[in-house]
Amino acid sequence: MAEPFDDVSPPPGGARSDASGGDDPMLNLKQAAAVLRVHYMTVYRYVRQGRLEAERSGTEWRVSAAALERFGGAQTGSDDADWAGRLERCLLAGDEVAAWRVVESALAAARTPEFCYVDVVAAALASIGFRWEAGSLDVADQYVATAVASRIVARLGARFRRPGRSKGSVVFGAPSGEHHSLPISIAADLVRLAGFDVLELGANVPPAAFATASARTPRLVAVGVGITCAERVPAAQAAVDAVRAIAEAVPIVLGGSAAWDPLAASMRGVDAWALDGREVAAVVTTLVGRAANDRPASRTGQAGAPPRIRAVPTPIPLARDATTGSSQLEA
Ligand code: B12
Repeated sequence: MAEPFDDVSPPPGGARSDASGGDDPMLNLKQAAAVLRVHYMTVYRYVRQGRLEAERSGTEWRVSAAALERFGGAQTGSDDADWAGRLERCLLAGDEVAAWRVVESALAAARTPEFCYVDVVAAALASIGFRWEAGSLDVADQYVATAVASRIVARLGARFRRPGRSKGSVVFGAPSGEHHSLPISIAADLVRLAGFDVLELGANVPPAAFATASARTPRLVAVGVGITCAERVPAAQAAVDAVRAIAEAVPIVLGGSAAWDPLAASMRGVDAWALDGREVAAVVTTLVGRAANDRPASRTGQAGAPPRIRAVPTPIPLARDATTGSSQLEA
């Protein structure tokens, strides 16, 4: 499992003098990610793998512009297709056909489905987020891009669905108030690629719905709660508590870009934190394997029978929203 990564807020100074006395601007990981047009977690991984030179300043990693240039040059020979940049333009143009063509070209160029999700789709979305934050895109751009990205993720997911018996079922959702559903869909597909069935609940899921869906899911081996905004930690805690109330032993993983938040790191009832798209499947696989080894052998002598789920004590009441007339599960 990854360690919570370091602060990615802008560096206080921004520039330093290099050994030759010239200015060598220093960038934080967010800024480096924007330059490389990848997700900042991808840059963090490059740093931790030693592929990109960086230095630590307090709790933060900083990369010099020169190191970034060297890294960019080294990457050019291996992958100069700028898949994420190309996809980003198609997402913003609302052009699904062209967007799918970019993904198909990446696949045809022997990029893995995981690469397409993390280094192409998620990286394009991250860049759109930075540009929105910087004021060069507006919220309408985000909605247009989301609509196309959702269709691309659905097409990618359908293409890589694996037939046959799965390693068990996982329930994934984002808690009440968290409206970022795309990260859930992408994380769910990455876990499907690893051989699990995933029941996706989407975003804004009340705690009771997490519990009911978990209780109903045959061969449940793990539950994943995803948060993109740190303000949703209390809602995530409520979801975890609701699942724990019906399934004491089921492994619960917290994921999403707000999972690194210190508040999220101290949540009770969570067994693992998935901080990077690339490690989502590995975290779930390890967690499920560990839980299976910890469980006593079943009567047939097989270790690791799925965890026992208690029945949900009372039927979940349906509340009708007086203003919209729609019904939804009560939180
Ligand atoms: C698309 C988008 C939206 C769409 C969401 C549509 C949808 N249906 O999902 C809309 C327009 C609705 C939206 C709304 C808002 N958004 Co928004 N949004 C984004 C954007 C551009 C992309 C999000 C995304 O899909 N990323 C791709 C995913 C795949 O990457 P990821 O989150 O890192 O997920 C990976 C891992 O973390 C992991 N993972 C993710 N989830 C899970 C779950 C589990 C269980 C596991 C195991 C793993 C896991 O696997 C993934 C695979 O790579 C981001 C920018 C960004 N940097 O991501 C901003 C961003 C997330 N949004 C932001 C903000 C501020 C908002 C709004 C408050 C304001 C606004 N922009 O309108 C509202 C909040 C709504 C709410 N209450 O939740 C900020 C969040 C800042 C913060 N940390 O709090 C961001 C970072 C933009 C920014 N740079 O400021 N947003």
